[in-house]
Amino acid sequence: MIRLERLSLFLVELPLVSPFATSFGEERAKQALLVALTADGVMGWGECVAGSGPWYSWETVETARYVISEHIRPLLSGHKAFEHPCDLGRVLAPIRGHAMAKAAVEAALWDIYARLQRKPLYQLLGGVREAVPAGVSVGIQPDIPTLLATVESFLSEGYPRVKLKIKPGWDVEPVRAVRERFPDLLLSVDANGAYTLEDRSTLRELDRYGLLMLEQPLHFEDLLEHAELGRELSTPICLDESITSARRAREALALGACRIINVKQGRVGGVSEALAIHALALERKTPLWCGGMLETGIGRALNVHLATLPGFTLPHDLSATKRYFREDIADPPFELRDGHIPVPQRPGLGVEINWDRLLRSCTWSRTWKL
Ligand code: SMG
Ligand code: MG
Repeated sequence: MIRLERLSLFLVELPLVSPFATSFGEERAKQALLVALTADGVMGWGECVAGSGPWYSWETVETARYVISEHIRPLLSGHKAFEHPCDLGRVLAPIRGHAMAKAAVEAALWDIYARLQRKPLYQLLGGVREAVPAGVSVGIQPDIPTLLATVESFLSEGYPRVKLKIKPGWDVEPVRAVRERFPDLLLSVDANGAYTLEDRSTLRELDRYGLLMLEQPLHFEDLLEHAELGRELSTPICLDESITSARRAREALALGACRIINVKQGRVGGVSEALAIHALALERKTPLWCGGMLETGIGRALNVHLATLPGFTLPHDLSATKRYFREDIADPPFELRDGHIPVPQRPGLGVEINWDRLLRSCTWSRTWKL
Protein backbone atom coordinates (compact mmCIF):
# COMPACT_ATOMS: atom_id res chain seq x y z
CA MET A 1 0.00 0.00 0.00
CA ILE A 2 1.28 3.48 -0.91
CA ARG A 3 0.36 6.04 1.77
CA LEU A 4 0.77 9.53 0.36
CA GLU A 5 2.17 12.11 2.77
CA ARG A 6 3.13 15.20 0.76
CA LEU A 7 2.68 16.76 -2.66
CA SER A 8 5.16 19.27 -4.09
CA LEU A 9 5.11 21.19 -7.35
CA PHE A 10 8.14 22.82 -8.97
CA LEU A 11 8.01 25.07 -12.00
CA VAL A 12 11.37 25.00 -13.81
CA GLU A 13 12.78 26.73 -16.84
CA LEU A 14 15.75 25.33 -18.74
CA PRO A 15 17.36 26.97 -21.78
CA LEU A 16 17.33 24.80 -24.93
CA VAL A 17 20.70 24.28 -26.64
CA SER A 18 19.06 25.52 -29.86
CA PRO A 19 15.59 26.87 -30.69
CA PHE A 20 12.98 24.25 -31.66
CA ALA A 21 10.53 25.35 -34.39
CA THR A 22 7.32 23.56 -35.39
CA SER A 23 4.31 24.51 -37.54
CA PHE A 24 2.89 26.31 -34.49
CA GLY A 25 5.89 28.32 -33.33
CA GLU A 26 9.39 28.40 -31.91
CA GLU A 27 10.62 27.55 -28.41
CA ARG A 28 13.91 28.73 -26.92
CA ALA A 29 13.46 27.46 -23.39
CA LYS A 30 11.68 24.52 -21.81
CA GLN A 31 9.22 25.27 -19.04
CA ALA A 32 8.16 22.23 -17.08
CA LEU A 33 5.96 21.59 -14.09
CA LEU A 34 7.38 18.80 -11.93
CA VAL A 35 5.33 16.85 -9.41
CA ALA A 36 6.86 15.15 -6.39
CA LEU A 37 4.86 12.82 -4.15
CA THR A 38 6.18 11.47 -0.87
CA ALA A 39 5.05 8.16 0.61
CA ASP A 40 6.69 6.04 3.31
CA GLY A 41 9.69 8.37 3.14
CA VAL A 42 10.18 7.74 -0.60
CA MET A 43 9.91 10.55 -3.13
CA GLY A 44 8.50 9.87 -6.60
CA TRP A 45 8.69 12.27 -9.53
CA GLY A 46 6.50 13.10 -12.48
CA GLU A 47 6.85 15.69 -15.23
CA CYS A 48 3.87 17.41 -16.79
CA VAL A 49 4.23 17.61 -20.58
CA ALA A 50 2.05 20.72 -20.96
CA GLY A 51 3.94 23.58 -22.60
CA SER A 52 4.19 27.27 -21.76
CA GLY A 53 1.36 28.14 -24.17
CA PRO A 54 -1.71 26.38 -25.61
CA TRP A 55 -0.11 25.46 -28.94
CA TYR A 56 0.42 21.68 -29.00
CA SER A 57 -2.50 21.21 -26.60
CA TRP A 58 -4.90 23.54 -24.86
CA GLU A 59 -3.27 22.57 -21.54
CA THR A 60 -0.38 24.73 -20.31
CA VAL A 61 1.93 24.68 -17.29
CA GLU A 62 -0.43 27.24 -15.72
CA THR A 63 -3.62 25.22 -16.27
CA ALA A 64 -1.83 22.14 -14.91
CA ARG A 65 -0.54 24.01 -11.87
CA TYR A 66 -4.08 25.24 -11.16
CA VAL A 67 -5.77 21.86 -11.69
CA ILE A 68 -3.22 19.95 -9.61
CA SER A 69 -3.20 22.51 -6.77
CA GLU A 70 -6.93 23.20 -6.61
CA HIS A 71 -8.62 20.03 -7.83
CA ILE A 72 -6.31 17.02 -7.85
CA ARG A 73 -4.75 17.79 -4.45
CA PRO A 74 -8.09 17.69 -2.54
CA LEU A 75 -8.97 14.38 -4.21
CA LEU A 76 -5.57 12.97 -3.17
CA SER A 77 -6.10 14.24 0.38
CA GLY A 78 -9.42 12.42 0.48
CA HIS A 79 -7.90 9.17 -0.74
CA LYS A 80 -4.36 8.89 0.54
CA ALA A 81 -3.72 5.17 0.15
CA PHE A 82 -3.17 3.47 -3.18
CA GLU A 83 -2.57 -0.17 -3.86
CA HIS A 84 -1.55 0.42 -7.44
CA PRO A 85 -0.92 3.50 -9.63
CA CYS A 86 -3.73 2.35 -11.96
CA ASP A 87 -6.18 3.09 -9.09
CA LEU A 88 -5.55 6.83 -9.46
CA GLY A 89 -7.78 7.05 -12.56
CA ARG A 90 -10.92 6.27 -10.55
CA VAL A 91 -10.01 8.83 -7.88
CA LEU A 92 -9.46 11.58 -10.47
CA ALA A 93 -12.48 10.63 -12.59
CA PRO A 94 -14.61 13.57 -11.33
CA ILE A 95 -12.20 15.89 -13.18
CA ARG A 96 -12.95 15.99 -16.89
CA GLY A 97 -10.06 16.47 -19.31
CA HIS A 98 -6.72 17.88 -18.07
CA ALA A 99 -4.98 14.72 -19.19
CA MET A 100 -1.49 16.20 -18.84
CA ALA A 101 -2.06 17.37 -15.27
CA LYS A 102 -3.43 13.96 -14.25
CA ALA A 103 -0.65 12.08 -16.05
CA ALA A 104 2.07 13.99 -14.18
CA VAL A 105 0.61 12.94 -10.82
CA GLU A 106 0.20 9.34 -11.98
CA ALA A 107 3.83 9.34 -13.14
CA ALA A 108 5.03 10.29 -9.64
CA LEU A 109 2.93 7.46 -8.23
CA TRP A 110 4.53 4.94 -10.64
CA ASP A 111 7.98 6.12 -9.59
CA ILE A 112 7.13 5.60 -5.89
CA TYR A 113 5.49 2.24 -6.62
CA ALA A 114 8.60 0.92 -8.37
CA ARG A 115 11.03 2.47 -5.85
CA LEU A 116 9.18 0.83 -2.97
CA GLN A 117 9.61 -2.52 -4.71
CA ARG A 118 13.24 -1.68 -5.56
CA LYS A 119 12.65 -2.49 -9.20
CA PRO A 120 13.26 -0.46 -12.36
CA LEU A 121 9.88 0.73 -13.62
CA TYR A 122 9.99 -1.06 -16.98
CA GLN A 123 10.00 -4.44 -15.24
CA LEU A 124 6.70 -3.61 -13.54
CA LEU A 125 5.19 -2.31 -16.79
CA GLY A 126 5.98 -5.53 -18.63
CA GLY A 127 8.88 -4.12 -20.64
CA VAL A 128 10.91 -6.54 -22.71
CA ARG A 129 14.00 -4.50 -23.73
CA GLU A 130 17.02 -3.01 -21.98
CA ALA A 131 17.61 -0.39 -24.67
CA VAL A 132 15.16 1.36 -26.99
CA PRO A 133 15.77 2.64 -30.54
CA ALA A 134 16.36 6.38 -30.53
CA GLY A 135 15.10 8.96 -32.98
CA VAL A 136 15.61 12.66 -33.39
CA SER A 137 12.99 15.27 -34.24
CA VAL A 138 14.39 18.09 -36.36
CA GLY A 139 12.54 21.40 -36.10
CA ILE A 140 11.80 23.67 -39.05
CA GLN A 141 15.11 25.13 -40.24
CA PRO A 142 15.84 28.54 -41.80
CA ASP A 143 16.97 27.00 -45.11
CA ILE A 144 17.84 23.73 -46.86
CA PRO A 145 21.66 23.87 -46.38
CA THR A 146 21.15 24.37 -42.62
CA LEU A 147 18.68 21.46 -42.59
CA LEU A 148 21.11 19.15 -44.38
CA ALA A 149 23.94 20.09 -42.03
CA THR A 150 21.68 19.54 -39.00
CA VAL A 151 20.54 16.12 -40.21
CA GLU A 152 24.11 15.16 -41.05
CA SER A 153 25.34 16.03 -37.58
CA PHE A 154 22.57 13.97 -35.91
CA LEU A 155 23.41 11.03 -38.17
CA SER A 156 27.04 11.27 -37.19
CA GLU A 157 25.92 10.96 -33.55
CA GLY A 158 24.26 7.67 -34.47
CA TYR A 159 20.54 8.47 -34.64
CA PRO A 160 18.88 5.70 -36.66
CA ARG A 161 15.73 7.68 -37.54
CA VAL A 162 15.08 11.32 -38.33
CA LYS A 163 11.73 13.10 -38.17
CA LEU A 164 11.34 16.42 -39.95
CA LYS A 165 8.83 18.98 -38.79
CA ILE A 166 6.89 20.28 -41.78
CA LYS A 167 4.35 23.03 -42.48
CA PRO A 168 2.85 24.51 -45.66
CA GLY A 169 5.79 26.09 -47.51
CA TRP A 170 8.35 23.84 -45.75
CA ASP A 171 7.47 20.35 -46.92
CA VAL A 172 8.24 18.86 -50.34
CA GLU A 173 11.52 20.77 -50.86
CA PRO A 174 13.15 19.87 -47.53
CA VAL A 175 11.94 16.27 -47.76
CA ARG A 176 13.28 15.89 -51.29
CA ALA A 177 16.63 17.44 -50.32
CA VAL A 178 17.08 15.15 -47.30
CA ARG A 179 16.00 12.08 -49.26
CA GLU A 180 18.40 12.84 -52.14
CA ARG A 181 21.30 13.32 -49.77
CA PHE A 182 20.47 10.32 -47.52
CA PRO A 183 18.72 7.72 -49.71
CA ASP A 184 18.55 4.97 -47.06
CA LEU A 185 17.66 7.06 -44.03
CA LEU A 186 14.62 6.07 -41.95
CA LEU A 187 12.74 9.33 -42.42
CA SER A 188 9.35 10.57 -41.25
CA VAL A 189 7.55 13.92 -41.15
CA ASP A 190 5.28 15.61 -38.59
CA ALA A 191 2.92 18.46 -39.50
CA ASN A 192 1.29 19.03 -36.10
CA GLY A 193 -2.04 19.46 -37.82
CA ALA A 194 -0.99 22.24 -40.20
CA TYR A 195 -2.76 20.98 -43.36
CA THR A 196 -6.31 20.57 -44.63
CA LEU A 197 -7.74 18.25 -47.25
CA GLU A 198 -7.27 21.11 -49.72
CA ASP A 199 -3.53 20.47 -49.45
CA ARG A 200 -3.92 16.86 -50.58
CA SER A 201 -1.84 17.39 -53.74
CA THR A 202 1.16 18.50 -51.62
CA LEU A 203 0.65 15.61 -49.23
CA ARG A 204 0.41 13.22 -52.17
CA GLU A 205 3.77 14.49 -53.44
CA LEU A 206 5.34 13.50 -50.14
CA ASP A 207 4.29 9.96 -50.96
CA ARG A 208 7.22 9.73 -53.38
CA TYR A 209 9.98 9.86 -50.78
CA GLY A 210 9.65 6.53 -49.00
CA LEU A 211 8.61 8.06 -45.68
CA LEU A 212 8.11 5.83 -42.68
CA MET A 213 4.97 7.79 -41.83
CA LEU A 214 3.15 11.09 -42.10
CA GLU A 215 2.38 12.27 -38.56
CA GLN A 216 -0.73 14.31 -37.74
CA PRO A 217 -1.18 16.03 -41.11
CA LEU A 218 -4.71 17.38 -40.36
CA HIS A 219 -6.63 19.07 -37.54
CA PHE A 220 -5.77 17.98 -33.98
CA GLU A 221 -9.31 16.77 -33.26
CA ASP A 222 -10.02 15.14 -36.60
CA LEU A 223 -10.46 11.45 -37.35
CA LEU A 224 -12.77 11.35 -40.39
CA GLU A 225 -10.65 13.47 -42.73
CA HIS A 226 -7.53 11.54 -41.74
CA ALA A 227 -9.36 8.37 -42.77
CA GLU A 228 -10.21 9.95 -46.11
CA LEU A 229 -6.63 11.15 -46.68
CA GLY A 230 -5.23 7.79 -45.62
CA ARG A 231 -7.12 6.09 -48.44
CA GLU A 232 -5.35 8.35 -50.96
CA LEU A 233 -1.80 7.85 -49.71
CA SER A 234 0.54 4.90 -49.56
CA THR A 235 2.60 6.47 -46.73
CA PRO A 236 0.98 5.38 -43.43
CA ILE A 237 -0.67 8.10 -41.38
CA CYS A 238 0.37 8.23 -37.73
CA LEU A 239 -1.80 10.13 -35.27
CA ASP A 240 -0.41 12.11 -32.36
CA GLU A 241 -2.59 15.03 -31.16
CA SER A 242 -5.86 13.30 -32.23
CA ILE A 243 -5.32 10.31 -29.92
CA THR A 244 -6.25 11.63 -26.48
CA SER A 245 -7.35 8.35 -24.86
CA ALA A 246 -7.72 4.62 -25.45
CA ARG A 247 -11.33 5.32 -26.43
CA ARG A 248 -10.18 7.71 -29.18
CA ALA A 249 -7.55 5.20 -30.29
CA ARG A 250 -10.27 2.57 -30.68
CA GLU A 251 -12.40 5.00 -32.70
CA ALA A 252 -9.42 6.00 -34.88
CA LEU A 253 -8.61 2.38 -35.70
CA ALA A 254 -12.27 1.54 -36.34
CA LEU A 255 -12.50 4.44 -38.80
CA GLY A 256 -9.16 3.72 -40.46
CA ALA A 257 -7.89 7.18 -39.47
CA CYS A 258 -4.34 5.94 -38.85
CA ARG A 259 -2.12 2.91 -39.26
CA ILE A 260 0.41 3.91 -36.58
CA ILE A 261 0.00 5.61 -33.18
CA ASN A 262 2.43 7.96 -31.46
CA VAL A 263 1.97 7.32 -27.71
CA LYS A 264 2.63 10.12 -25.26
CA GLN A 265 1.58 9.15 -21.77
CA GLY A 266 0.98 12.82 -20.92
CA ARG A 267 -1.36 13.46 -23.85
CA VAL A 268 -3.53 10.41 -23.07
CA GLY A 269 -3.83 11.04 -19.31
CA GLY A 270 -1.17 8.77 -17.88
CA VAL A 271 0.72 5.51 -18.05
CA SER A 272 -2.39 3.40 -17.28
CA GLU A 273 -4.21 4.87 -20.29
CA ALA A 274 -1.05 4.34 -22.39
CA LEU A 275 -1.10 0.69 -21.26
CA ALA A 276 -4.72 0.41 -22.44
CA ILE A 277 -3.70 1.79 -25.85
CA HIS A 278 -0.82 -0.68 -25.90
CA ALA A 279 -3.20 -3.60 -25.26
CA LEU A 280 -5.49 -2.39 -28.03
CA ALA A 281 -2.59 -1.94 -30.45
CA LEU A 282 -1.34 -5.48 -29.81
CA GLU A 283 -4.81 -6.82 -30.49
CA ARG A 284 -5.18 -4.74 -33.65
CA LYS A 285 -1.55 -5.27 -34.78
CA THR A 286 -1.04 -1.51 -34.92
CA PRO A 287 2.59 -0.39 -34.50
CA LEU A 288 3.28 2.08 -31.69
CA TRP A 289 6.18 4.33 -30.84
CA CYS A 290 6.86 6.71 -28.02
CA GLY A 291 6.59 10.42 -28.76
CA GLY A 292 8.43 13.17 -26.93
CA MET A 293 7.67 16.62 -25.53
CA LEU A 294 11.27 17.84 -25.05
CA GLU A 295 11.14 16.39 -21.56
CA THR A 296 13.73 16.87 -18.85
CA GLY A 297 15.37 13.72 -17.48
CA ILE A 298 12.27 12.95 -15.38
CA GLY A 299 9.81 12.74 -18.26
CA ARG A 300 12.44 11.31 -20.60
CA ALA A 301 13.08 8.45 -18.17
CA LEU A 302 9.38 7.59 -18.01
CA ASN A 303 9.18 7.55 -21.82
CA VAL A 304 12.20 5.24 -22.05
CA HIS A 305 10.60 2.78 -19.61
CA LEU A 306 7.28 2.85 -21.50
CA ALA A 307 9.02 2.31 -24.84
CA THR A 308 10.32 -1.07 -23.65
CA LEU A 309 6.83 -2.63 -24.01
CA PRO A 310 6.50 -5.23 -26.77
CA GLY A 311 4.02 -3.23 -28.90
CA PHE A 312 6.41 -0.27 -29.23
CA THR A 313 8.05 -1.45 -32.44
CA LEU A 314 9.16 1.70 -34.28
CA PRO A 315 12.01 4.09 -33.36
CA HIS A 316 10.91 6.71 -30.84
CA ASP A 317 11.24 10.46 -30.43
CA LEU A 318 13.77 9.68 -27.71
CA SER A 319 17.08 11.43 -27.95
CA ALA A 320 20.10 12.00 -25.73
CA THR A 321 19.74 14.64 -23.01
CA LYS A 322 22.31 16.87 -24.74
CA ARG A 323 20.10 17.17 -27.84
CA TYR A 324 18.03 19.68 -25.82
CA PHE A 325 19.85 20.59 -22.59
CA ARG A 326 23.37 21.48 -21.59
CA GLU A 327 22.47 20.70 -17.99
CA ASP A 328 19.44 18.69 -16.93
CA ILE A 329 17.73 18.65 -13.54
CA ALA A 330 18.08 14.84 -13.28
CA ASP A 331 21.15 12.59 -13.35
CA PRO A 332 22.59 10.68 -15.05
CA PRO A 333 21.97 12.18 -18.50
CA PHE A 334 20.61 9.92 -21.25
CA GLU A 335 23.16 8.98 -23.88
CA LEU A 336 23.06 7.23 -27.21
CA ARG A 337 24.61 3.78 -27.51
CA ASP A 338 24.57 2.12 -30.94
CA GLY A 339 21.53 4.16 -31.93
CA HIS A 340 19.70 3.14 -28.74
CA ILE A 341 18.97 4.69 -25.36
CA PRO A 342 19.83 2.26 -22.56
CA VAL A 343 17.00 1.83 -20.03
CA PRO A 344 17.88 2.96 -16.48
CA GLN A 345 18.30 -0.09 -14.27
CA ARG A 346 18.02 1.52 -10.85
CA PRO A 347 14.72 1.46 -8.91
CA GLY A 348 11.78 3.53 -10.15
CA LEU A 349 12.49 5.92 -12.99
CA GLY A 350 16.14 5.20 -12.33
CA VAL A 351 17.22 8.85 -12.42
CA GLU A 352 17.84 11.14 -9.44
CA ILE A 353 16.97 14.79 -9.05
CA ASN A 354 19.98 17.08 -8.96
CA TRP A 355 18.71 19.46 -6.26
CA ASP A 356 21.29 22.17 -6.99
CA ARG A 357 20.23 22.38 -10.61
CA LEU A 358 16.55 21.99 -9.80
CA LEU A 359 16.63 24.90 -7.37
CA ARG A 360 18.70 27.03 -9.74
CA SER A 361 16.19 26.59 -12.56
CA CYS A 362 13.11 26.72 -10.35
CA THR A 363 10.87 29.80 -10.72
CA TRP A 364 8.13 28.70 -8.29
CA SER A 365 7.46 25.82 -5.92
CA ARG A 366 5.03 24.79 -3.24
CA THR A 367 4.58 21.82 -0.90
CA TRP A 368 1.40 20.60 0.79
CA LYS A 369 0.78 18.01 3.43
CA LEU A 370 -1.86 15.61 2.13
O1 SMG B 1 11.00 15.26 -27.27
O2 SMG B 1 12.31 15.06 -28.97
C1 SMG B 1 11.28 15.44 -28.44
C2 SMG B 1 10.30 16.25 -29.28
C3 SMG B 1 9.64 15.43 -30.29
O3 SMG B 1 8.76 16.54 -32.19
C4 SMG B 1 8.59 16.21 -31.06
N1 SMG B 1 7.44 16.48 -30.40
O4 SMG B 1 4.36 16.73 -32.18
O5 SMG B 1 5.59 15.05 -31.81
C5 SMG B 1 5.38 16.26 -31.69
C6 SMG B 1 6.34 17.17 -30.99
C7 SMG B 1 5.62 17.94 -29.92
C8 SMG B 1 6.42 18.93 -29.20
S1 SMG B 1 6.46 20.42 -30.01
C9 SMG B 1 6.82 21.59 -28.80
MG1 MG C 1 3.82 14.94 -33.28
